[in-house]
Amino acid sequence: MFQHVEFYAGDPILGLMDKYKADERSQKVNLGVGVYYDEEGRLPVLECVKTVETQLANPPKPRPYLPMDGLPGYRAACQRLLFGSDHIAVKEKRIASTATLGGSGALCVGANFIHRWFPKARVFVSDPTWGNHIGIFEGAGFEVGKYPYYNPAIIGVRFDEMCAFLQELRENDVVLLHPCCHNPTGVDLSREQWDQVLNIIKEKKLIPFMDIAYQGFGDDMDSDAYAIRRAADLGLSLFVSNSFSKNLSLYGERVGGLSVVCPSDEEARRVQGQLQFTIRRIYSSPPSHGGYVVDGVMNDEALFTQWVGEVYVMRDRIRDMRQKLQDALSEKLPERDFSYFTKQRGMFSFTGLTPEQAERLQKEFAVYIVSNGRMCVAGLNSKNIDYVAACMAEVLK
Ligand code: KET
Repeated sequence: MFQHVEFYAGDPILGLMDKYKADERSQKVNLGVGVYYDEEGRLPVLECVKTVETQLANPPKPRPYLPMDGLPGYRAACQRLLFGSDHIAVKEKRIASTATLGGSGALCVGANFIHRWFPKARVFVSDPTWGNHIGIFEGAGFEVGKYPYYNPAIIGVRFDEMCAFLQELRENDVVLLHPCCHNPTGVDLSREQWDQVLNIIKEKKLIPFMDIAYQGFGDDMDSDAYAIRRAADLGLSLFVSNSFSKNLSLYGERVGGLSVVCPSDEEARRVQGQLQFTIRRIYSSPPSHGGYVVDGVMNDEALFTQWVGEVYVMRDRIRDMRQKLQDALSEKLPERDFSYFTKQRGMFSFTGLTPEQAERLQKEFAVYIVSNGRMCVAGLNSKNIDYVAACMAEVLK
């Protein structure tokens, strides 16, 4: 009966995680999946999260169905975080927001919504991008193309080519953008470049879809949202998917959000209804535990402040690891330039290692990075960094 079902070769990122778990070598290092580990190599439970979870457990909180679009406090928190509490679009109730199953769920709900209401749209993602962007939009029925983005020669963006490409797109084509901490390259647009890109998007009437999964890991909470706020300031209608997986260290709770900025409050209400409808038909409503945790942290001033501080501790430790790896490798291979480690931002470094070199790291040294050369710097710590530097130097020789 299932003879025609094709073999699934596995996911390039999540499959790596399984391989790492099965590896019995004690020196193994996981630098694959975009997950933050602390100095001890542990997945942290943030203090602000512990506080809310303790409250939720004493006495245990009932688990009703949540509304299709999640808790009202959760939705409001997404808007505050992304746009700032004083933003005119928030005040004018022009933003439709829903809780989603992680950032992935937000992309999926957004993609389904756009495919239904803009069936002729095409979708364009950066070259390269997070692989699942392509998967999710193709899964929703779109044709997905790529716009020029990364230029390894300058550890920067092919900016002129990117702009020229966007200029040629059709009205209502969707442009998927990373507001900060670009995955996989760690290379972001400058504010001036964002302004130019957003002007083209406005002029050409394209649909911007901003996917922010690492807010707080780049510069700070507000600066990382620059592109989102600027787009809203320009009066653009836009989609924003956000993830709390990384910045609340709540990966398995599947907490994220989708926000759609609309021209009017009346349109925002229609969109809100259609987002609910989309969700109802896929999974009905979001899980409650993660929803209560996010709601609890974000809507208590003291816990919110504590949370932001905890995100910055993670951010700073990653920066420190970038510097240390750069120093260690520069010492071992002085003829090579490793300054990319400290130029790139966020969790990832795009190392330029070939798939063959990545495979050697894995097979010979039990060091796991994604085959496209992406390394999750947040998996480094003072105990494994010398080993990783030595192994990298060996495969780069
Ligand atoms: N967007 C981006 C840019 C992203 O890197 C991830 C996850 C997501 C969305 C999904 O977030 P979530 O809330 O987990 O649904 N990226 C890491 C994990 C993965 O591949 O699923 C990664 O790139 O390693």
